[in-house]
Amino acid sequence: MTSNVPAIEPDYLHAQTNSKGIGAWIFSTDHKRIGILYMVSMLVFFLTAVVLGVLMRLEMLTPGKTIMQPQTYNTFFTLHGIMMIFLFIIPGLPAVFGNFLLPLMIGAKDVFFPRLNLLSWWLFITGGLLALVSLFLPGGPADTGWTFYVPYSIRTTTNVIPALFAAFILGFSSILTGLNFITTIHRMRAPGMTWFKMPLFTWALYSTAWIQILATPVIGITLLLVVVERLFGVGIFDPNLGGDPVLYQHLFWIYSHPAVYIMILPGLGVVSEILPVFARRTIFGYKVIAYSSLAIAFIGSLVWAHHMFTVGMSNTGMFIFSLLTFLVSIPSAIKVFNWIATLYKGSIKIEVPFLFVLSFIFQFSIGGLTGLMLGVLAVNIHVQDTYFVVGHFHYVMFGGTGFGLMAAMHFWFPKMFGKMFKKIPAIIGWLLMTLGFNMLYFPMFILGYLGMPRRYYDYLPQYQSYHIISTVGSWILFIGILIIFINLLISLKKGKKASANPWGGKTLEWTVASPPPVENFHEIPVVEKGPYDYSEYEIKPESVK
Ligand code: HEM
Ligand SMILES: [Cu+2]
Repeated sequence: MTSNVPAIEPDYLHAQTNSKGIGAWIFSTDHKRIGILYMVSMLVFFLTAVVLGVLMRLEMLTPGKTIMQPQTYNTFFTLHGIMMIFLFIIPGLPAVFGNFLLPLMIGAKDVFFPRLNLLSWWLFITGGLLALVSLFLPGGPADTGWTFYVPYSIRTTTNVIPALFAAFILGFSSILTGLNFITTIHRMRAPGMTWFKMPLFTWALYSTAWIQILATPVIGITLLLVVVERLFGVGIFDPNLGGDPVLYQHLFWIYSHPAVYIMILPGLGVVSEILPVFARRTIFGYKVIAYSSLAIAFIGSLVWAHHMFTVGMSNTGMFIFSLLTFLVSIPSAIKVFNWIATLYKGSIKIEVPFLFVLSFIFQFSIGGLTGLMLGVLAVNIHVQDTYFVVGHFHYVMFGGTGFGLMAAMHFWFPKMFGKMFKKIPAIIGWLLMTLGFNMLYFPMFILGYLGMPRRYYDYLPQYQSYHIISTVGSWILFIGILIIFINLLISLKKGKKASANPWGGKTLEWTVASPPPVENFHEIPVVEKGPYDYSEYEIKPESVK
């Protein structure tokens, strides 16, 4: 046939494959299907961990026993932490949206190593399942907290070893994803897409990927050493055998602080992607935002010991780690300034992704500022291991990345599934989530300041009023989350058909059909302009009289 019109290609959701049914998904090497696989599995883990969180909050409604035994509470916060960190927030944005979008955004047909990509998902699922299996083995679920601090993690009789192995496997999955993304970005950008014509989300993925491959091996080895210590008692960490528990903390945080940036950088990238679209303005300070991602990744790798100010460190050590902690706030603050500058004089369109981005900026700012407070040595000594810290990290991780994920889900939902979602329920969900979130976590700053320690099952009656506000907040938040998910699920079936570019975005993924065809691009695009060219919306000076 000699027609100029390309035959209608099947989209990736409906494509014919060798395997049938679920096999067509779990053996697929299409980066889009793998992204969706991650999305489904990650959301299951997320919802499970949310339920654990809500149950913990219910327990904290009254002093003493409310609904569960102390040992149950210990296993709940351990599980909640492990699932939220290793199964939700670390893989969340890069593995789901990075996989789905990276090739589309840089004009490529897939990632550089499609089969390795599938292997990453398999490792992710294996790690996740192992963590679940460990709950039911004799010995009972681990109760060490997600940090596996020694010497307790060496002494406790619960199933620490399977949990450690699970985290180890998940680490491998994360390393492979990072490796794949770096190679893809270096080798597969469309003609004309120079580094500074790349969308900012891909810049964020790039910086994140470097942390993934450089920092994750450290945690892998460290966790294996704990296993070795438990099995053979060689005396690396165990003080009884001449080992050093503080060494464990150093090794743990050398990974886990940078991991915080694995969690937040892609979220910052999502905000930089969504803001210009709804403000109809070129993002302010594109290059500075791109460089600040790299700067955060770099300086962020040097601040780990700010988690250890109370273990007994030299004054010089404390001073240096405090100073570096302040330094890392500079590139983060630069991003926030640039976002605000982008909003200024923009022609703003209020849509659901934009609302989530506003909550993100507000909550992330509170998380960042309380992080600075924690970097102040004197303040840190007062609030270390109190609810203040719990408030701080939930504001960053959930208030930032979690809300960024919600923004991303709504922003790219039409692209991923070819359907629009209903706006009113989504706005109600957003409102409840934002209200509930702040009601749940803000009182924790006060509680911590007043001296309420974290990871405690019981507390003095004078703390109760704050706990009540916080627990009621968790119910409002929970209802908000349910409304959001139910709305999206219903929209999968009943939503109106989405056009290729419902929001008016300028990046390449909006140039292909929704949902995208299997091969992404019929012809590899040639890139001439930067990704956020909204000049047609800007008021030209001569037209202003
Ligand atoms: C409805 C949502 C959530 C609720 C109700 C909730 C509640 C809680 C509670 C009550 C604790 C125990 C605090 C303590 O005793 O020290 C906790 C700890 C924790 N949460 Fe959440 N949380 C939620 C969402 C999240 C999210 C989205 C993340 C990560 C992205 C997260 C990460 C953590 C971590 C890492 C811990 C520390 C666990 C530990 O101390 O070992 N949480 N959360
Ligand atoms: Cu840190």
